[in-house]
Amino acid sequence: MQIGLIGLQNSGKTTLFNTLARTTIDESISHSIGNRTVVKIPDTRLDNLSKIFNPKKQVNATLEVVDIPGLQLSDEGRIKISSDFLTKVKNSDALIHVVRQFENDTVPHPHEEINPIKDIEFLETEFLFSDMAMIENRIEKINKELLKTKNQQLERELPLFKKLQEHIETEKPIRDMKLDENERKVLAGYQLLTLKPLVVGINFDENSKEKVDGLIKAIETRFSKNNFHIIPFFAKFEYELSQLPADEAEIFMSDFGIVESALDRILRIIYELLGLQSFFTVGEDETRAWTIKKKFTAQDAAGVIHTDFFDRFIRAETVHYEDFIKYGSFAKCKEFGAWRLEGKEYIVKDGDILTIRHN
Ligand SMILES: Nc1nc2c(ncn2[C@@H]2O[C@H](COP(=O)(O)OP(=O)(O)OP(=O)(O)O)[C@@H](O)[C@H]2O)c(=O)[nH]1
Ligand SMILES: [Mg+2]
Repeated sequence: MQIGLIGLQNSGKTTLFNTLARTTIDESISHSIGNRTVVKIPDTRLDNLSKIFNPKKQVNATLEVVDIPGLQLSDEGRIKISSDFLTKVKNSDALIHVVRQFENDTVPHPHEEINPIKDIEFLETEFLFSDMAMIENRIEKINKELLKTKNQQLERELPLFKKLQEHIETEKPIRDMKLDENERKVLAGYQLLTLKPLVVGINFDENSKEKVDGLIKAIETRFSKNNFHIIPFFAKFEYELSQLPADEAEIFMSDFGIVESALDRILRIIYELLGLQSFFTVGEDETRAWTIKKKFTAQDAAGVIHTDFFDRFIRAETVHYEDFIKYGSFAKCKEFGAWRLEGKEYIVKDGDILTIRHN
């Protein structure tokens, strides 16, 4: 799963990216290559399991984050959307729009004004225009092709794009639409900017902490129909914290009144937005969190561990994390009926500990 950081120039994307990259992942997995990094999803449940099993290694669930260069303005004050930008967005499963609130006279703002509401609106509108144009082009092209030859695939695509057009002409993003699995598959091939799940991250400076609640409320009211999540954070401050030893950083954080880092909050919300959840595998060698979609069956989950496990699946020994913590061991879980053998149709729950039996 890939998350793209987008926004106007100088909004703090790279600062946020560097903070995320600092808090990465076990060194055995390569990461932070150029503008990409693999970040681990913090999970106290997994930490607790590691305390019990004391494994050689712990492997958290991960997401890949991509820092995308800032959008420049043209002479007419419109956004220049490059094909490189479109490709990066197309490959992202969700977007974080980093919006500047921080004041810093030495860092120019493309609009020469610090105004988060205006910036959000501006980008939303530009993205809507880009999508409208793309959809219109596609419809025109399909119609032209269909005049020349019969093509079943295009005949199926046409009503979908007409549906998108009707929706987007009401100036609402495509991510608002109810689309089925098949339709999403078709659209994955196109560069629709308003299709992606969106988190709007407001980058505050540490001196304007008392403005946070008021501004977030104002944004929520203003954009209540736009269907995105809003998260405040302090990119530079949190970056500086990430340079400190963990215990010192914690003291600064609690003095400042941050209970959870931006990273943790953003990742948790993204995980949720993408309909993701985790199951665990445990043992002396490793404790590990695996990422699955909601509604995945035990057989699907087995396939995430190893493709072979999907075909050779027999049963999944299943204990929920909460039960395991309550009873303390698999033996005790068995004794109290919290240990189950599930078949391939079983819908895995967030926090299940699975041992896959296979042949
Ligand atoms: N004072 C202050 N400066 C910040 C903050 N966040 C970022 N900056 C500074 O603003 C400048 C731009 O930040 P970047 O993180 O590079 O911004 P960006 O969005 O990656 O910029 P582009 O990639 O050019 O679009 C840097 O000099 C940062 O140090 C902040 O919260 N407070
Ligand atoms: Mg940058």
